[in-house]
Amino acid sequence: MLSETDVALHADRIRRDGYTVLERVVAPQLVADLKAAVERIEREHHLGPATTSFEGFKTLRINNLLTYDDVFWEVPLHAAVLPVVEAVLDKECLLSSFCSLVLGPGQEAQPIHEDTQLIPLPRPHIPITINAIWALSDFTATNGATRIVPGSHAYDHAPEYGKHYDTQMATMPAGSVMLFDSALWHGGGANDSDARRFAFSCAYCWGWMRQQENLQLGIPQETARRFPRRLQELCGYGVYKGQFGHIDNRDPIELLGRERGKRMVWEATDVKKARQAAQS
Ligand SMILES: O=C(O)CCC(=O)C(=O)O
Repeated sequence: MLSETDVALHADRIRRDGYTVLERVVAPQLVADLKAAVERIEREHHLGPATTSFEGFKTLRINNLLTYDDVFWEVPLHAAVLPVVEAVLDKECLLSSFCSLVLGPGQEAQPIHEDTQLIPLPRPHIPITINAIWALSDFTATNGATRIVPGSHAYDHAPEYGKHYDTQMATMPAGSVMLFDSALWHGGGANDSDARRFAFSCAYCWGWMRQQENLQLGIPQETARRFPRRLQELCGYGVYKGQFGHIDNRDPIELLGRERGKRMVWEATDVKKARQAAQS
């Protein structure tokens, strides 16, 4: 857990520099459990490396992670990470995508990019997605630490795909999390070591945006019903500001068996008016 002052400090760094690093905030036992779960799933589901140059021909990316093992539920909800994300976005933010990033030895550096550059908004703009890169291994200069261009979230253009840029390596010890505004120019490094670099990307977006992964359809309802309420909300079972995401004026969280979801804004306005009239 971070103090309120530290949460505000990290949120300010994201706004100013485009990124911040929360050092060693993940308990070593959780790091070990998460790595073991990734390796087990890879084995049991016979998963292999990605098949596109962007995703990395020597990189294991497991998408839709929440469906594989309950241990992954702890990641989007992590008590040191989520409050910083909520301070930059708001408390009605959503999980946008969550996948493993296991760089195998020999993985080449990923082209520098930004995660929301296909969204047709003039740059620079407010942070719309915050990505959390979880280091489950030490991130070093040789095993593929994420490369970043500090301050680039404020540039008025996106990087040119495939072009060389001078970058800084986000080296950090295992158990650390780098949070960044997804408009920051970045890319995975080259893994020139003989060991795998274990990591997650866990990205959050505003509640008024479309998520990168379709979590309402991708996660079976029986699984989502078992989630803690906050994780259900993060996955899109909610109504942003009581307006966006309703189903026939009902909060979709009721589909998961929760008794009373959020009131729609139009209903809440009348309830407030009636209450004020009763008091006067
Ligand atoms: O692997 C990394 O360090 C970063 C990966 C990344 O930025 C991406 O896949 O969009």
